Amino acid sequence: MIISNMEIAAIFDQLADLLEIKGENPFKVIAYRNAVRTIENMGTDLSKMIKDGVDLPEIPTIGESIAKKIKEIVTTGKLSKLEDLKRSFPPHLLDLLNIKGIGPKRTKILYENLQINSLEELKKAALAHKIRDLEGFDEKLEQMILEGTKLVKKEGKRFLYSIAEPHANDITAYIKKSKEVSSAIIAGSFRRRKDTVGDLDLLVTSDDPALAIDHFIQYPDIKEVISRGITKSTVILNNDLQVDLRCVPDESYGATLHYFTGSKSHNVTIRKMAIEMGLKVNEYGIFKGKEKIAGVTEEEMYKTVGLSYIEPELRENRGELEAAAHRKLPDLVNIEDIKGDLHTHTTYSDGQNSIMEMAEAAKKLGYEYIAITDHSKLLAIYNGMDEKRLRIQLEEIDKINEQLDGITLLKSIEVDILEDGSLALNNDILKELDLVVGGLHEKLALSQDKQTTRILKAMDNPYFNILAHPTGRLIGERKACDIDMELLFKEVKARGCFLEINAQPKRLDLNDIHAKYAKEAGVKFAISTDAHNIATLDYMRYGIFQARRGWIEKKDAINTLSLDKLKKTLSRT
Ligand code: DGT
Ligand code: CA
Ligand code: CA
Repeated sequence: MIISNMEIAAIFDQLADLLEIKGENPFKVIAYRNAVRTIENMGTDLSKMIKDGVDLPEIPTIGESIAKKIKEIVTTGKLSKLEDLKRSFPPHLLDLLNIKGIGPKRTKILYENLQINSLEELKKAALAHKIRDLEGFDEKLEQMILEGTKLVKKEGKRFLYSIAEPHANDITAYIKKSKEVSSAIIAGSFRRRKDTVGDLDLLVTSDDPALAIDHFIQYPDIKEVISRGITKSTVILNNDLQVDLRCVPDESYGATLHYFTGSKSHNVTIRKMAIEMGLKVNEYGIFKGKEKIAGVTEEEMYKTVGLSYIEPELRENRGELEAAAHRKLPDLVNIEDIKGDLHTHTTYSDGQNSIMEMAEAAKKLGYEYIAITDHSKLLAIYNGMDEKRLRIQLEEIDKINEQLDGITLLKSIEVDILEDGSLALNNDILKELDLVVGGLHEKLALSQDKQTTRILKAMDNPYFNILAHPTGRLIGERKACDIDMELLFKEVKARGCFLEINAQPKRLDLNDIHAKYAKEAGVKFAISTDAHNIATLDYMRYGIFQARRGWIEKKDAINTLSLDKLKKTLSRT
């Protein structure tokens, strides 16, 4: 089970919230809250500590009972106490905590007196003026709560990075057209290239914030202006994406950019480091007493607290601060490092372009090679190929390769891994290929044991090279398959196979956290687009973003190798 400190902390945070709503002993609640803070700010990975057998109760604020719960979370991914507690409350009650002015105590009052158990009901009660008379509430607070229900991000809805991206680019270009604006950039999770974003945080430098905001709220794609302050404004676009604008003067640009790029946990940890050095960090700069000693650029911010510059993709408090202090940051892979795509489809299966068209498009991207990996026969709906059709395709690839100049087509297949771990095509044809990409396309809900055994058996086939979209997750639609990831990483490495980082915006699978763990286990990766037409060969950048978030370097990705070296790397014998 791989679970980050942030996820563990979030579980205890929820537990504390629910216990408080329930009216549990306050000291117990405080103990959980303290543990949350400790866990969030720990440099070392709790999952790892437990695996290494380090004694958890020695950590301050983490007593024996909490240590036991951490072990449960790390081994099962859940905390049974929290699950039980959740079942005793309405499912959306905790959403109330997202509203400014409402904490667990007020949630308890709202729930017990007015039976309010969702944001919808909260809004209704506020509109009907039922809240102002409750103990501890008044008219002003009721108004604030009503505002809050309008402000809150839609039901925790997150947007795929790829969906937010064109809006981010467009609104940045738009705001830059204003004469009053000297620079504009989207910070937040978008700048960290997270696979989904909650909202866009637009940071603008200007000497005249009022005029800049006037211009901002006239952006044509706005559905609703939520707030309009002197230096801040929040709007909702027609697709429900929220955009927060903040205006700052040039002299604190670096500090504000750093602050609003986040992540919050990264910021909190830097702030603590600075305090130990006798410095104060905030969104305006770094201060020594009253004197401002940094703030114009991010580089300067990091340097002042003794760190090398940390790329936004790494700012998740997953060890990057420690690495920066010891000058051990990874040299992250760049799109320019990519020499070819190892997962693409053509009209032979469910793609929309011919082999020749895909080859020419790949050449335009400057690639040295492209693997043609159409589906195998299990997938009738995808027009999957049997041995006979694959043979015809291979002959065509040979012919086209003779005509092509400056790019090489690699013979391949995206072969189905059957339920028993065998592959959908026989070895007589697989051995003729330059590489074999294998993937799960059905029976995704097997038990962890069966699913893991199935994949390991598939990789026992000596022609198997790359496991495509390893967990099968589709963001917002389908959960990841239940696989023992640690065992998988170990066995992939032992067999000389590779894991794919699939660049499809809904897959981005392996995800960032898994990629980092896999890399630590010595695994190497193929960053591939799974393109079904020439346009989506361009998805490579999303794969690169996810890889960078997973600390992947050029040397970790096999499709940064020249064709010669790639071929040697793919040979398992
Ligand atoms: P998102 O929008 O949910 O995908 O994630 P972010 O990271 O973009 O979060 P957002 O939009 O709530 O806030 C943007 C950044 O502002 C965040 O990454 C860090 C910073 N920030 C927000 N709230 C706090 C806070 O309470 N403390 C600190 N230190 N930083 C904060
Ligand atoms: Ca954001
Ligand atoms: Ca925001």
